[in-house]
Amino acid sequence: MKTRAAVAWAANKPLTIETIEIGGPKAGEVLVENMATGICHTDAYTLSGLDSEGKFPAVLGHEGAGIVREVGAGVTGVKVGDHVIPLYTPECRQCKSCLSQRTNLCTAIRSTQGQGVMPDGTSRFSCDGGEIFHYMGCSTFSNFTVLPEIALAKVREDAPFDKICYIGCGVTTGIGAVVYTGKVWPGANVVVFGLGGIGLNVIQGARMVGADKIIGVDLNPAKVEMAKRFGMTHFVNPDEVGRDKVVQAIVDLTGGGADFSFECIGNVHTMRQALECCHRGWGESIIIGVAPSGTEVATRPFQLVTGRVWKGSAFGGARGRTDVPKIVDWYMDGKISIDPLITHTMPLEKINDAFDLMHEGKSIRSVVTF
Ligand code: NAD
Ligand code: AHE
Ligand code: ZN
Repeated sequence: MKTRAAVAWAANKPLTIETIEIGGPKAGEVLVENMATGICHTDAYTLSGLDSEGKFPAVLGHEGAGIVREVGAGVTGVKVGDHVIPLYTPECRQCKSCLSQRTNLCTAIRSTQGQGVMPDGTSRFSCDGGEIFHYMGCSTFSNFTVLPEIALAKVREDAPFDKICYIGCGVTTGIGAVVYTGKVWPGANVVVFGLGGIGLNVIQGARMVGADKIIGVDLNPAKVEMAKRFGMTHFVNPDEVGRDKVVQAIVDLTGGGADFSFECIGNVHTMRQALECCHRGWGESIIIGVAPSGTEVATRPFQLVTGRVWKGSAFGGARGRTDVPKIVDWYMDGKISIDPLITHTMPLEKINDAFDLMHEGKSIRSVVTF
């Protein structure tokens, strides 16, 4: 069949809207009609050419929500008509990682996912006979997409697609990093570097678990208002305090250092600051931002010897099929807020505007509806 999709033909080129071919679901796979997709900074990162796994031409996008339209042989986890959120971090419940219960990083299909193909090594997308790659196993910048059933979270049917698509990455990544990765405790002092689509969800996660001070760090003062609305208690602008004085400013504000910091930018210099602003003896810094491949983080080992902890978090440490339906419930029950963070909604034809708004610092999340 055919589907409308935004295709990334090459790095750093605008996406173009095409009608492309999509093959039906093979065994263990599911055809999903995607109803909405968010645009995450990681899509922009891959489009920039700095992602070592970035392949072109590809259908990018990994923050979707839609409806199951067809299932392949042997699929038992979902049925036609189910509402689903695609998972770039699947949950097979059978691999060593899933069975360990120590990580959400399911390994069942990770290698083919990184190669832009389905688990059988082929792509379902093509255009004029030429292969088009999948992206992060999701390719949500297409009206129809195919995913393995282990990469779909079944969610309740009364939840609006144009909001819950954001749970497919940003909301879960931010809130999950607080709840699942950090296990932040009530009364903790928390610092959030980067007040974008991820950082603001870290902020609301920190507020949800009862953090005391929630300090935001960003170069863009336009982010302050929304951050305060979501729970930020203090703001540090590196251009105001001096970029080399950010750590000291946070140590002063927290009376010795943060209990937890979260890097939500993807910059190795702010990753170092995020570690070094943590409290001696126990402060924990969690890297969420994706830094360009080839870059490296640095700190004096003494920072670790004296008890600071450096961690990372992918998809907020959430186990997709188990935790994503719960997070949709949190949204529907009013425990978390999503709507104000979706600052722009547009049709697929305008998807390049979403990238421009992100780069100009004018949006938090843009959502494309199909
Ligand atoms: P975004 O563009 O919405 O937000 C980034 C924010 O960082 C902006 O507010 C910007 O003003 C600020 N910023 C940029 N440089 C800064 C600096 N030097 N100092 C202070 N602030 C600075 O991006 P996003 O969608 O929130 O994504 C943030 C990062 O998280 C990206 O690297 C993205 O790839 C990554 N990410 C990781 C995961 C994961 O699972 N680990 C999931 C989603 C996104
Ligand atoms: N291909 C990238 C990896 C980027 C990366 O770290 N991705 C995150 C999710 S970002 C979502 O917006 C992730 O889940 N990482 C774990 C994994 O298995 O990829 C690169 O830089 O090479
Ligand atoms: Zn993302």
